[in-house]
Amino acid sequence: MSSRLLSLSLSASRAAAVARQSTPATARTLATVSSVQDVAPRNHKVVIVGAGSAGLSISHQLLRTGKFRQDDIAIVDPAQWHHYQPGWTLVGGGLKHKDELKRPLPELIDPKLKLYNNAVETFAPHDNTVTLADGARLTYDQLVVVPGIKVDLAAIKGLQEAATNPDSNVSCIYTYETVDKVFPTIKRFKQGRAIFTQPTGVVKCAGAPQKIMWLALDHWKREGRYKPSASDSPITITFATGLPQMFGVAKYSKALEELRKERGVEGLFAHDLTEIDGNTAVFKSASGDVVRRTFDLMHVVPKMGAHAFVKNSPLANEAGFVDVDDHTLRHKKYANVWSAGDASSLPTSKTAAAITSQAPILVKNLVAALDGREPPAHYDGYTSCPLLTEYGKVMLAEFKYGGEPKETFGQYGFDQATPRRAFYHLKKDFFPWVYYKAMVKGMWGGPKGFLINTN
Ligand code: UQ1
Repeated sequence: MSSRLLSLSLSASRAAAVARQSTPATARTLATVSSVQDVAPRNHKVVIVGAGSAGLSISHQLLRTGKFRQDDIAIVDPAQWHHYQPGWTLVGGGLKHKDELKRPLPELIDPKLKLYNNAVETFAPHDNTVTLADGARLTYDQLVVVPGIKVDLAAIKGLQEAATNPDSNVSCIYTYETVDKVFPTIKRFKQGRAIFTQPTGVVKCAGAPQKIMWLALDHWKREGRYKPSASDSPITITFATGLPQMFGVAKYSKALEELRKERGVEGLFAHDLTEIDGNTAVFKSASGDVVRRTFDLMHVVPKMGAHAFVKNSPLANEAGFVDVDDHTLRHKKYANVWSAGDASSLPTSKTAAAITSQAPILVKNLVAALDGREPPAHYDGYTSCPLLTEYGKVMLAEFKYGGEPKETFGQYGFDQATPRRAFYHLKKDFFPWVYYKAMVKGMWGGPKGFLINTN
């Protein structure tokens, strides 16, 4: 019986196993008839949706276990470029150029992995099938869903137009298209009211909205344009955040609140930007009031949320995130589905640092599942936010579930709520280097250092 017929009569995952034994890898992936819908599904042991920090780390860590052959693992992503997004704050501060942080995606993918440079259309987890935008169907034994989240400039009225208009003083570090407008906007600003926003809801790297503010403040201070007392300062600064405090973790929030007061920054807490109307920012307060503030410069952090193809799939929870167990990273309903990173329901801060901890755990648990074993590894929620507080200093916030600090350098007697120059060099020089040198190749475990063997 051919593998094609088998796939009609057996479950897709069993068919996948048979196809691997009976068909050479190259033949499985070279279907070239005109109507892709008619073509038998292409089978892979593992299909990974997303080639961001999580997808690249996980796929290469899996490969490095030595348990997979050519094309056993497929990776699906429509992007032409991969970006080191943690570096975009540095671009906003004039410390790096956005083009030095990107690489052509196909160059980052080991030739032993099969890359589908295409978008996902639908997930059918009951049939172990993923359908791509061109109609191709992929079947899998194990599925890893790590496509990240969408940065939605359109969700705040007027933001798209303002952030892309070179004459406007509204800018945004969160997209490749807008990030290089941020520093010139800060540099040419000589006086007036500056507002830095952070929305309610989920954002990537919850510290970034204030990192860019602290760098701008420092720049203006060095230019003699900013003084902590508003009465004689040409520039005034407001931090308008949807949160009720400076940061989600009490220890670092306290330290940042002290900095805010010491530096004369106004805190507009529990205020969510809903609209930019010319030079007026419109906020909705937690109590439901509409608050209007005029501004002369504004840095806006957009709303973010799940991609539609995840949100509208059987894999999503009510909020649209892939519904996985907080500790094993395994889907709550479909035992052969896994998720990590921004797209996942994991209740921790969405950062590349979190991936350094999540990826080895997911890989261990997925490999165990392939062997019919229970997940041996448990994630504690580790994430980190290297918070630039001025040029030359970083507060290295590191924490786990429950907002509990988990500081890598605590063992050497450092209190990481104190901003330090050494942490600044980790953020500016070491992390971008180790990311492309080792992390995307599956060889970096964050606080655990280099990964010699992921088993
Ligand atoms: C990290 O490994 C990493 O990846 C390269 C980051 O960049 C995105 C980080 O911000 C952090 C904090 C880590 C964690 C590593 C150490 C050594 C604390």
